Amino acid sequence: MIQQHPAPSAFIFDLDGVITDTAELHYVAWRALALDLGIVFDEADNEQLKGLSRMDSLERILALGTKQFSEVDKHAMAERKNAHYLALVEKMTPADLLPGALDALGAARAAGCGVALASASKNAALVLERLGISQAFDHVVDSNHIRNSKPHPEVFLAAAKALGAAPQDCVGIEDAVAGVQAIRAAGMFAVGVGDARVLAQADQVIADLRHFIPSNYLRGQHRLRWVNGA
Ligand code: B16
Ligand code: MG
Repeated sequence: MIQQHPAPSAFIFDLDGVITDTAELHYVAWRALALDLGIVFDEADNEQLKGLSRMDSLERILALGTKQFSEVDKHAMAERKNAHYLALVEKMTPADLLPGALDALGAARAAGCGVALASASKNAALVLERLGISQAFDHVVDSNHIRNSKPHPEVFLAAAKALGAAPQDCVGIEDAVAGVQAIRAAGMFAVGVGDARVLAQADQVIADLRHFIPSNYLRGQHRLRWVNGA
């Protein structure tokens, strides 16, 4: 017989790669900048940027080349890339939600749980607006509110705090290795979205949010566990 436990207090979602695929738009904008700088930057390189902050991403791209740049130059480059990225974000619509995202957010709410976003993007609120899902979140925590990027747990801990939930009562949902590490470091149950071989540090891995069923995450012995997969 399955023992009944109360549902977790909160679900904390990453944005890029979980709710929508902004990675593709970041790639277009970074590639244009890299091309201008004479740096070869491909999709595999872009993969390594997932979950990293804008400046950390730029540093990784510049490391693929040989030239050195001043801090002033770097900030100008990051601003240029961001302007290009924002122009692409403007064209986003609710059709850009990833499969299962809308239902997963609705089901988390329906389960009576807090729902927050924990993103490394400074443009998270704008992206949610374009997707038409701003109202689906009780709180949005992004890089404007924190000092330390993933894999530091700060963004997830800040989201839990905003929701008034204890970390051990939260489920974090992430597509990036750095994000999964951040969730684990925060003491939360980590759901990886993507390839199980890549996201081996997650407590559970699903292919996409169509497989995410909030009522499956129950609390037992002070630790969340995935009942159907136990
Ligand atoms: P911005 P997430 C992250 O979003 C992206 O995965 C990462 O590729 C990007 O560099 C970062 O946001 C910063 O984005 O330039 O818009 O501030 O996955 O944490 O939602
Ligand atoms: Mg992500």
